[in-house]
Amino acid sequence: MRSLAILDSTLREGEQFIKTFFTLEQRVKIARWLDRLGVTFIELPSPVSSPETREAIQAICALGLRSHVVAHVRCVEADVQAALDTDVYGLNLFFGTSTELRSYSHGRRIEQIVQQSVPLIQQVRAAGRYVRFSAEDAFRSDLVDLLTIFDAVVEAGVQRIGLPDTVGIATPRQVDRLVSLAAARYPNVSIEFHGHNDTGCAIANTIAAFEAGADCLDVTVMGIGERNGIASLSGIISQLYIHYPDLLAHYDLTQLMELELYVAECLNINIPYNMPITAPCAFTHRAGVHTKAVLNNPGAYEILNPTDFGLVRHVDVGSRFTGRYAVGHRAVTLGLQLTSEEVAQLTRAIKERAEHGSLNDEEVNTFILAWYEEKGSLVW
Ligand code: HCA
Ligand code: CU
Repeated sequence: MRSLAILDSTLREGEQFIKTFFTLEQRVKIARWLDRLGVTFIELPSPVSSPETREAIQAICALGLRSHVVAHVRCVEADVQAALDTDVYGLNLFFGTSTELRSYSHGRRIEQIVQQSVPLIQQVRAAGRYVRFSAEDAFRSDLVDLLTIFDAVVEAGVQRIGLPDTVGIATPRQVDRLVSLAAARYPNVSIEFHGHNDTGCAIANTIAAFEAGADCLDVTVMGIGERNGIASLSGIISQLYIHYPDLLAHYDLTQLMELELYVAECLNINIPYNMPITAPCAFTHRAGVHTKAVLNNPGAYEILNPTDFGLVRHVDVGSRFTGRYAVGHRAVTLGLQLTSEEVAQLTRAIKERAEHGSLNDEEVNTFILAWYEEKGSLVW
């Protein structure tokens, strides 16, 4: 079986999201939660970012988590030394390699990037720590430049190379090609992918990277990160759950919902309506055709079993698209015994009422009970 590491970067990339500010206590709590869920790596910012960040790194390292704690560090000697002075398991080094970043960000030529990175990689290895080198903006970088750099850093001893789609420009096909090429050329190092969501392809690209040979996938809770973020933890988990369930065998998936609720609370936002698994409506069914099939067999329209995530499904009855089957089912749960003709009448009545706006569960129940009472008094 292939191995796969999920690297959660909620505490690093996620803090680059405009709405995020985690207190020390929140950082520690989130790290514990990620560990309980079962992610392999927890990425933290560089200790040089701020004194409290350094404190948080040490506090999280001191928890003795099963997840490996790594710091995201520039290829700058002082930054590397500061990270080595903490107890992190490893260093995630990075350097911008595209013309855009070389021109407008750090101004280094390819040879300079190599000259600067190689001794630092050797230093981290000599210190007995895990080291990864990532070519920032890999998907806008010249292929020859990329391979020149990767050849050098692999030779210098990196254990993993990173191919981030920093600006979210790649298509799944491009990801497939570049990751396949890297996997074939560097069979002895791990390959990490980090996909931004500027064009909405982050989850698709991350899964494409996995299928092309990447064995470390970057995610954040709810996909938070710079601009509109990266692949979401729940999106990647949902794909793996369906297509590669063995890779999630050691995960406690029931932690996901509570973790997301907690991070959403820290950010003072709601979990987005379209988030896989954790969206409030992720297991809600509405249209009559769907609800009938789902009530017969949830697998008809559900590829994820909500109970595996500690969640429950919901069958909506209060819309103009509702169907008899779901209405009859709801009547039974309310303790009413209706004939099929009565169910048909009630369905018509709900649909008519819902033309003026959908009803929530409570309103539906009240409506059904009132309808039943009125019908009873008419018959009486
Ligand atoms: C950043 C950029 C980064 C780095 C990813 C990596 C990106 O915020 O520094 O180190 O692999 O998207 O390229 O997040
Ligand atoms: Cu990023």
